[in-house]
Amino acid sequence: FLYSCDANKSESIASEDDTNEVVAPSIIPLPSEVNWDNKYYRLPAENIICTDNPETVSWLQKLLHEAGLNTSVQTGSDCGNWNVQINSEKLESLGEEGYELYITDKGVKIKAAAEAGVFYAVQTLRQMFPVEIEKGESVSTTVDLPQGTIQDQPTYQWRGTMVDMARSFFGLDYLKRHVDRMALYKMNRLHLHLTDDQGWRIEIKGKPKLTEIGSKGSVVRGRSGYLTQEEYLELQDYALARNIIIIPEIDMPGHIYSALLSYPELNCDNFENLSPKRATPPELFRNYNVGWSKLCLENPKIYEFVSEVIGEMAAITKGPWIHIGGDEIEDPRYKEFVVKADSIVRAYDKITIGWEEVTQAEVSPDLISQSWRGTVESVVPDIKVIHSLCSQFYFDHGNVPGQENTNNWCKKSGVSLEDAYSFDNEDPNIIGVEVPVWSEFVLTDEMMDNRFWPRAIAAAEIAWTPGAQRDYASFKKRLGRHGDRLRALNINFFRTPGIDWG
Ligand code: TNX
Repeated sequence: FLYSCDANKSESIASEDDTNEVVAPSIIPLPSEVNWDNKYYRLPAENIICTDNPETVSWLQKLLHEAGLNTSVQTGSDCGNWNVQINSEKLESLGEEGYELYITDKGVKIKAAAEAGVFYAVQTLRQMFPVEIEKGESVSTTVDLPQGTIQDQPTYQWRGTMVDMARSFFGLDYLKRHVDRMALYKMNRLHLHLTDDQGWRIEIKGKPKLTEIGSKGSVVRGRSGYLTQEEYLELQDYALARNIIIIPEIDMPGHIYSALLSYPELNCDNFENLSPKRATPPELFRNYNVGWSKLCLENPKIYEFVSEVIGEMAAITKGPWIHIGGDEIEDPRYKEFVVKADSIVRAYDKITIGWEEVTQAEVSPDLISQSWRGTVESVVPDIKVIHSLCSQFYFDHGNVPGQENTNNWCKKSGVSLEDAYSFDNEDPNIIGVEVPVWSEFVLTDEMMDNRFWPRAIAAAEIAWTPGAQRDYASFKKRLGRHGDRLRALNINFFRTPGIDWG
């Protein structure tokens, strides 16, 4: 019989006298359409992957290898127990990231319009494989895949997270692990908040003091440091192989003290009028205040700096976007700055993203606004919006009321798992969601894990699964069944009360 996957209704799809009970897998994000049959397909020790696009099956090979299974790849269609078919014309309706998955007693078939779709089919399969494969080395396992069919594609193109690396630094190794975790939940955009008052975290070869001086700071007890351009490139390649595009943010014209300190000429008055007043000679800023520093907007020289920095960032950034920040600053020349910075980004053939404040200015119509308070009405009609509303998606806020080292300015009780899951909208200008973790109080890898996980998994489902299929009770149940996998992956996730983590 056919079982329609509706995890709120039932966990088991077997009749009572069935000894080998088939359990509906807990896929997150829930696929847009899924039907399970009441049987398993057991993977053989020797697997043949049959495809006309052998360059797209390395992730599948890796998965099978991790489960201790042998694979060989053959060119053709229907010549093995695995068939991977890419057809950009016939399967166009699946979009770049969609896929179809058929599991029968003959084997597994994956269909997609593009390589990203195959990648996501493999992520879905991964969640059906035993958790032992997450330990990192090849283990010998028995893999029983539930038979059935899945048709799946994302609701939103933008399924992102943001790591604040400026208040406390997070290095290449952590970011790679973070990318792996995002990919497992089909997230595809990683925004790096690379600069702020406390630290400058990316090498700019034409402005070496940014890292010689500006990278040395952090909040009290935070970590300093920066990514070299080589590391930044390595991270992008690593992410791109997992269908994740990196978005660099150079926050301007405010949140810029680490640059002012490195190049004092960017500051209007040699630090005299800064509030809170800095020491003279100026020191690193290790505190938490926001909205007090800015580039000297009346000095045209700052645009040489802006252009040099954006130019270098554009040259080393593989994705189409550069984020210019633009938050939390008041200045009569603010709008003029935004328009100029936007046009500099465009001159380097990139698309500008800015925090919602930038839409007070006459920006280019393809600029993307990142909404965090949801209070700014854009002066340019139909600007595209990424949703990062603080009351639902600011994961530096507590998982529960009273959690230590959280900054609950937007919502006193913190941002619960259910808050993160409650997003819904019908605004056609919204292209997706992104969940930021600001690092004023998030100083270590363990703390960063605790803030992202599991709430980022809720955001991943929000961004992928159609609204009509989403259900918090179903989500909680499926999430609990991911406890083993999250533990095997060594993620220091917050054990949300009310979830049965196994
Ligand atoms: C607001 S959100 C900020 C950040 C802080 C954050 C703390 C935004 C665009 N600016 O500078 O780190 O609140 O939650």
